This record gives sequence, C-alpha cells and structure tokens, in this order.
Amino acid sequence: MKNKLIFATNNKNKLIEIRAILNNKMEICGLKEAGIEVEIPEPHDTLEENATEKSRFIYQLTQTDCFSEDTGLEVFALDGKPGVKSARYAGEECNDAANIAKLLKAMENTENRTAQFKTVMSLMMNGEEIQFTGICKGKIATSLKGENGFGYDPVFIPDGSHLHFAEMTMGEKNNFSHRKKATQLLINYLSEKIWPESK
Ligand code: ITT
Repeated sequence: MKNKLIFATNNKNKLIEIRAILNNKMEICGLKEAGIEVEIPEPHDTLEENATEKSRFIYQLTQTDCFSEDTGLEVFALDGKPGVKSARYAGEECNDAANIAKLLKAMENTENRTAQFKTVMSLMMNGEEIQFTGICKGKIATSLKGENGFGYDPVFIPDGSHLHFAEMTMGEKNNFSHRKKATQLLINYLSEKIWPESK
C-alpha cells in the first residue's frame, strides 16, 4: 500500500510499535527519516492539547499531512500522575530508570495499584484535525520485570495478563496496548473516509 504519512515523533520505540501495528497497511516516516530535526514543544497540561501541538507544529512546518501521539501513564492512587508528564516525571533530563524508580518510591506503601496508559493520537490532514484515543487498564507492579519494550513497561501489568509489558513480545503487548487501540481507530478512519481504495 502506497499511502504515506509523517509520524511526528522523535521516539524510536513508538515508531517501531506503530509500524508493527500497521503491518504494511500504510507507510510512515518518523521525523528523523523525514529530515526534520526538531524538538517538538509539549507545553500543555493535557495529552489532548500536546498531541494537537505536535501534529500542528509539524503540519505548519512541512505543509504535509501527519499524525502525532501523546501518551501518559495515569496512576489512580497518585491522582493521575505522572500523566501528561510521564516522559519527564523524574526531571527534564531523566531516563526511564529514573522515572520508574520515582514511581515505585511514590507508591511504596500504596495498596491500590490501579493504573492506565492513555494514548491520544492527533491526525492532521489538509489542516483539519481529528483525534483517536486508546486506553489500556492495568496495575503497577512492586518491582521491575522483563527486558522488552520501553518507558514504564517493566512495571506495568495489563488487565487480563499476569505478565509485565516488558516480559511480552511486541505482538503480545499489542493485544492489550493503548497505542494499538488508538492506531486501529486511525486505520479505520483512513480506510473508511480518506483512502477507501486501500481497504
Ligand atoms: P514524542 O513526543 O517525540 O512522540 P516522547 O517520548 O516525548 O516522544 P511522550 O511525550 O508521549 O513521548 O511521552 C510519553 C512517555 O511515557 C514516554 O517517554 C515513556 O516513558 C512513557 N510511555 C509512552 N508509551 C509507553 C508504553 O507503551 N509503554 C511504556 N511507557 C510508555
């Protein structure tokens, strides 16, 4: 299938996951591959606003149809934190290990470990935006397990499994994943409304 879109992300793990979900249904090109070297601003307090910011920023820069996504881990006992600040939970220059360490510390004596990943995807076509949301409910483990995935995957157990996301193959993670659900809505929309010939 030849339809192509820029995926406005600098996160190579997101790119790998979404390519696997698309399974050649559509060609996508990350920012680096499109020759765009920018740090996209994420100044807002909601995933929805940040997702819009990312796709609008790249659309205005390139005048090319594109999509973006903003994802957050929302922990019930922490009033939805780290949420929109998931990437920078332990500070501006932090890494996944520091974010997880801060999360486990914050939940040290917490019995209710309910959490969810939420992905908000923003598609910008001909200057018009449409959003798709995917949620994966689960819980935060008390310790890390697994080597796969990225971000908070070593401590997240989706409902319906006893495995941490980082113990799963990408295909297994995609049976549950927030990103998979949002991407499926994007695929449905594009193949119904925009590219019906590609069905
Ligand atoms: P772009 O904005 O360039 O797309 P980013 O890494 O800044 O990439 P986000 O703002 O959406 O992405 O940050 C979300 C953070 O949440 C990300 O850095 C991870 O730490 C975490 N995260 C997102 N999706 C995840 C997933 O599927 N599994 C585990 N952690 C995830």
